[in-house]
Amino acid sequence: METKTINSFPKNFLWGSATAAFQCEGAAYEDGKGLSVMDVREQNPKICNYEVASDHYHHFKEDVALMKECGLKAYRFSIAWTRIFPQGNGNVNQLGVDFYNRLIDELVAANITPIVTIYHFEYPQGLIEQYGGWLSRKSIDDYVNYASFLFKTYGDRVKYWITINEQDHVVHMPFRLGLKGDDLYENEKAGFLANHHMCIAAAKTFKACHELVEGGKIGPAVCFDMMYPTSNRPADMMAWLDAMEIRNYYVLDLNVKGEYGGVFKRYLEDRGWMPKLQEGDLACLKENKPDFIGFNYYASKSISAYPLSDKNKIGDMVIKLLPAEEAGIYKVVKNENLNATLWGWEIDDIGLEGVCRLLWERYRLPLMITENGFGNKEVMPEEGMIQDDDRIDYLHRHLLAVKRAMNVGVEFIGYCNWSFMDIVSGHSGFSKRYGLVYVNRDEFDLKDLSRSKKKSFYWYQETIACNGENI
Ligand code: BGP
Repeated sequence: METKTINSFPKNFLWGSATAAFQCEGAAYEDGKGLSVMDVREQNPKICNYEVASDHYHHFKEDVALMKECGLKAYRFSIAWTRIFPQGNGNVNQLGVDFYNRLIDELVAANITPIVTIYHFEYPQGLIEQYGGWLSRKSIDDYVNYASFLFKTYGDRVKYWITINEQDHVVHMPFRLGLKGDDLYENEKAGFLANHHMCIAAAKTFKACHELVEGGKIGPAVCFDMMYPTSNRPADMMAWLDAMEIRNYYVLDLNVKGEYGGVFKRYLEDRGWMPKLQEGDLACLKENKPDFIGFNYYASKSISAYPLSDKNKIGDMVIKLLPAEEAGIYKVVKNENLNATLWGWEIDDIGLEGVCRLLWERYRLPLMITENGFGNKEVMPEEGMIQDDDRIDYLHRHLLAVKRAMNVGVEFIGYCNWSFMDIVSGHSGFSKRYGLVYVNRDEFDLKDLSRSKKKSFYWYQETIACNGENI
């Protein structure tokens, strides 16, 4: 809807930026840190020197000084579970605890609100070896104990917490669950069992946060791509509805409403993937709610019907980053109306506006955009700065979409661009950069790891300074 007036961003809007530990810290084997599934995966195949990443572990003071200069109101980062508990449970590693104390103190001194992700892909390898990780119910207590330790240790200064980053991705990425086999069907089954355990763990952690952190607020950070039916064919419309339920809403339905939605449940049951619930599971989910919905938004997808035929049967699927098609349900097809990044992620700010409205209407909880950004190949010029006008345009458009959603009543806590500085990309090493700050290194040549502000740094600085009046 086009409207006559556009509201301003609220005065307390958290203008933020985000990273994750394994992607920026480096020091992968330093100061007693244990091995995580990401350490194991980054080695095989090794596409860049990830052990050093952006070396934030040793540059954090300089990085926080840059955040302060940019004017950030909030910084979302994750704690590496295995820096705190090298085996995932058991002995605490004091050196790891100290590092995050120093980082948090530095942020607080710079007037930057810390937003802490408890678990961002880095599941402890120790727990995989002890009992199979998220596939065992034992994982629930270990996660809650770890989170409770963080609440007690940092909760005096950290009031915003994120339980699990992109649980909906972890479910479909066997290596993140420590699975080795390549039987798609079995992996998906294991993924949805892990999903159930993660939801119970999250519910118990919402409760622990409310008990242990005075004024603490906690929520998940799911990945939520906008989806559209490709055409007005009714079959495409139904495929879109199904895809929204089984790919986008299911984690939030469990986190917020405490229920397996009808379509999702039938989908799991038909495939023999419905986890066995224990008595009290649904009550636990229903009783414990998050305070906000965090979500990562990068792109949208177009959905087409994909009928069963002689050639394909239920259970046939193609998985890229997420299941891209599944026989009898849907297919993702190219959207000819949108431009895409070099990696084919379709750029769609209107899609973000749509997601905000859908989430607000369904759950009525304030939103926090925990990630949103533009990945690109960038080379530092001999002189001057990186002129990342494409990134500025991307961020500008997406913030305008937030403003439009606000205008029709959606409530927001804040917005974090991804990422503050260049960091190791989830799948593309250092050749895909998202930062407002350039980090001088290549895949394997670590150069001097110096930091240089890009044009987008100055643009974000100006945007924050005028509380988004330039949007
Ligand atoms: C999200 C993850 C981040 C980050 C981002 C960009 O899914 O939460 O950790 O990696 O995507 O992804 P990529 O680096 O693959 O472009």
